[in-house]
Amino acid sequence: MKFFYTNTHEQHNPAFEVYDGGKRMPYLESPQRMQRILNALQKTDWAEIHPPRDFGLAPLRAVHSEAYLNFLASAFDEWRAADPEAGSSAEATALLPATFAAKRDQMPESILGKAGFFLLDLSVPIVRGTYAAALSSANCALSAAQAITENSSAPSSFISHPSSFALCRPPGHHAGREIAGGYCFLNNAAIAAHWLTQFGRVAILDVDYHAGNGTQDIFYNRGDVLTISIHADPSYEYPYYAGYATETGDGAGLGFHRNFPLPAGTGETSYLTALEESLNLIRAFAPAHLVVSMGMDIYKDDPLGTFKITRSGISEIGKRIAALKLPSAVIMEGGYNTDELGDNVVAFLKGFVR
Ligand code: OKP
Ligand code: ZN
Repeated sequence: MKFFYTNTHEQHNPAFEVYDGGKRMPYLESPQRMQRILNALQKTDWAEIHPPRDFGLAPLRAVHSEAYLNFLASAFDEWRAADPEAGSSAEATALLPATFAAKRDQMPESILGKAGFFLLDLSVPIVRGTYAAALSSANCALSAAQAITENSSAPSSFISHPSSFALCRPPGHHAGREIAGGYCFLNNAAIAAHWLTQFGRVAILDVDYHAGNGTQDIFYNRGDVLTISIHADPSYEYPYYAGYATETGDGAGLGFHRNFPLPAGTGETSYLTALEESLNLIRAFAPAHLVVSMGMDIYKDDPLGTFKITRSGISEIGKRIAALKLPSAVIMEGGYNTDELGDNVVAFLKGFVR
């Protein structure tokens, strides 16, 4: 299995995030996450590392607004230019606003005003290297998407359901059309999925512990991309304001988004029931390609999660998704038990290896 990785993500390394109650905490979505996964993959005899290709800005512009992309590209420099003192202390090395837009029809001119407009919460501090890292992450996802299309015109004896993996950070599934949140800046899975629509319909299955609100936002009005998310019920868990079962799409997209909110403490049996229902919806939709938003924070010992999924449960989830026999690009999302993360990712991906 080809996987796509570059160390450019290391440039996004904020010193802290802010938790509820105003508590400053070490940034949980850390570069070490990638190192652990990389080590575990390199111990297997089936994972083949490749650098990502640069796809340019066009595939990003198809998913995110121009104003938002411009903001990400220049936010850090604008902030430092507006307040040269700001970044000089060790206390403040990241742009993070204190005011957020509840009403979103006016984009202010000031950098702090724009930051509050384009950021959803306190987990997305912007440092000097954030944009470069986010671009490299999206390019890993696009490269993984391209890898599963490469043999599509080959003789039928060729593999009909190849798979690939994007070992990318920052993650993407909370990033909407013009908003960053939950450690996410560019929606890697959505960018890859939209790119794949040139070959036919695409399904996105999001198995991260948190609702894929950004992916939901981006495809909510589209019927050519089926989006499904299985996650902790937003009535008690981040991202709180999306991911409810009643949200099923709008306009041409009505019926093409589905949420499976699950209670705190969900174990394997209930999880697999929701997964089977999701897989049936994907089979009925019969997409040409599948994109999997793969978050390992469903693991029983994840510091952000409450689910009780064991490593063998994770491998069963991987196997069942792979049994769809669709060309599949697996995109890395969350997962914060850094010690177990490598083995969990290997357990999941193993189901796709033939
Ligand atoms: C990103 B992904 C904990 C604050 C954490 C953000 C969670 C983002 C999860 N008190 N809030 O879906 O794994
Ligand atoms: Zn998550």
